[in-house]
Amino acid sequence: MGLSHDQLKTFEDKGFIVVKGFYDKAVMAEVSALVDGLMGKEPAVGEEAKYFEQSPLSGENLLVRIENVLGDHNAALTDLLLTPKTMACLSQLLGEPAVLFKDKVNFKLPGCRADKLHQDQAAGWNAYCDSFITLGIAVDENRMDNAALSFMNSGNYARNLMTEEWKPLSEDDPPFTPEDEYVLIIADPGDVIFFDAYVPHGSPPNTGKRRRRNFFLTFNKKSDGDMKAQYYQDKWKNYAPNKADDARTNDTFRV
Ligand SMILES: O=C(O)CCC(=O)C(=O)O
Repeated sequence: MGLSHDQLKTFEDKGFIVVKGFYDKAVMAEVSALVDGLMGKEPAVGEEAKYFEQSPLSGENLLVRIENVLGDHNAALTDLLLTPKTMACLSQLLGEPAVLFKDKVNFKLPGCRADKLHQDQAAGWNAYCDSFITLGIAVDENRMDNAALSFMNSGNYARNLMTEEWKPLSEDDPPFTPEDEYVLIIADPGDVIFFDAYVPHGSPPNTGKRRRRNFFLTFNKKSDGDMKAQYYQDKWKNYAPNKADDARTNDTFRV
């Protein structure tokens, strides 16, 4: 049920691996319906955190992501995603048991802005520790027309911060350059990508007609502690969730 020797080696060399069909289709149908349910839910304090932004393409106020979805407040979704298989693979990659650090669903609705080429660690994570692994889970098909992600595929990046915190590595949309160092990740529901916090990746604006929902679950080593409550306490103080009427604009959003 775990990852093979070859998969572990690829992760070490490139900083990520894609595993097709990691979650089965029936599970993903349930996940998709539960995520749809969250869109209309008014979150209780301390539970889901919704972020709305004004689309740079259409000017519409769009739901961009919901954070802090997993936990007792969404037990069914949590059980579907944090399975023994998931946790075993993460332990293999981290070399010890994994603890959830943060989680989110990115909605990437038609009109959503780009996610510029970046390293995740640049989003203020150094304050917590220097080693994280994120599990990206495709809820919808990820294709070129609905802003599929591109990842550096050459392993040619530093395993530390390559920019100042909060700064992207490039202002360009994909194809990132040099082009032969990046790969477009075409994914179907249930396909996953395990990636470290330093591998450069990003996605273009969604100029298509289809939404592209992906989960991003980030884990740290158990020996670094359980930091999720502190992370969200800090984050919401500096960057509070908002409402559609109060959508952030291009100048004021952060990941
Ligand atoms: O959803 C995307 O396309 C970008 C995800 C990502 O890289 C992030 O949120 O840090």
